[in-house]
Amino acid sequence: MPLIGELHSNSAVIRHPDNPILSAKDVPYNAALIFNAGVTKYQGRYVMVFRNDYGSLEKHELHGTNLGLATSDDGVRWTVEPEPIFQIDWPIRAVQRAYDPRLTVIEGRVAMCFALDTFHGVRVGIALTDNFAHWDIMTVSAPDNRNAVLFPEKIGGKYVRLERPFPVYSRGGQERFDIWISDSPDLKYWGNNQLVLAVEDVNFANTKLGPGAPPIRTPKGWLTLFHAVDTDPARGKNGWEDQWQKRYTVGLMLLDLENPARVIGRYAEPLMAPDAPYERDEGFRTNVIFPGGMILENDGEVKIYYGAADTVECLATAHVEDLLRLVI
Ligand code: BMA
Repeated sequence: MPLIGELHSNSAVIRHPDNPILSAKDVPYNAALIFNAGVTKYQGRYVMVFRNDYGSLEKHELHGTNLGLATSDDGVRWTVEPEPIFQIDWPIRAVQRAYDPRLTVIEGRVAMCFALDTFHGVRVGIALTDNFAHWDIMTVSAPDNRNAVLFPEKIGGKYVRLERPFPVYSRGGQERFDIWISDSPDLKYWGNNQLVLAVEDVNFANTKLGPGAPPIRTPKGWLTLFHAVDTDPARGKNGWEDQWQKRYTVGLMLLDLENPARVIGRYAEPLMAPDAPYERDEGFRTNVIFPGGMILENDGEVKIYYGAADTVECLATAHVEDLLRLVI
């Protein structure tokens, strides 16, 4: 496994001065780690579904995970709803928790992709809502799969998602996972699976990749973020864990508008790497940036929402033209 060495963020991306934009102190119920949110604009305001690993920040204890809802008029200052959401009576066996939501507005409703830990493996699901209270569960994959993101419109008459299966057996028991794509006539049945981007394609990854935020449409192609992971045994002990040797960075790629299985552009370096103290040094797992939301504003500003150190939720901005220049 080649070690990767030092990595830094591209200067096209500016971290918001108010970072973190959401953390445990903003949540009116038991909360410890607030991170890996899905964010979109819906019915005239910004909406965020965030992951809450509750327990005690002081004691470094975690007791469980739920999902919370926050809304905002500017995408920066958020108000959290009084109760967690998505408390589903699951029609499937042995669910432990839903986490790492991603939001896409499609055909007037919000589609939430989520990871689902079960005693029979990790599964990825998609649920539709128009009020964040009632959810239609459209699909839950076979294990093991995680990190699905849905495109915001049908392509060639089909719904399309990027996803990240875990082929452990065929990869020698190693964590070495890639980004895939599949499509569906109805959000329920998924097929036509194709490999999009593999670990060996990315020179700042040596472990695994995963889709980040749902893609945004630009005239040049679908612009999308992914997370890239490199492991270095020298990292050893940091955060709350004795053996956290990974680093999560953010990659940027452009997919063909009509055939999004085709990568037509990619920035060779990370767009973002843990540089800020709240990404690199502080919190549960240090050296983690995990993007889950990307919003293109009318003036070309792109808002990037990401979990930092699996502890807080942050915002960075860039201009869409600068991002396109990096990938073309
Ligand atoms: C991944 C997921 C994410 C998490 C990341 C870094 O495997 O579990 O939820 O943010 O690791 O710990």
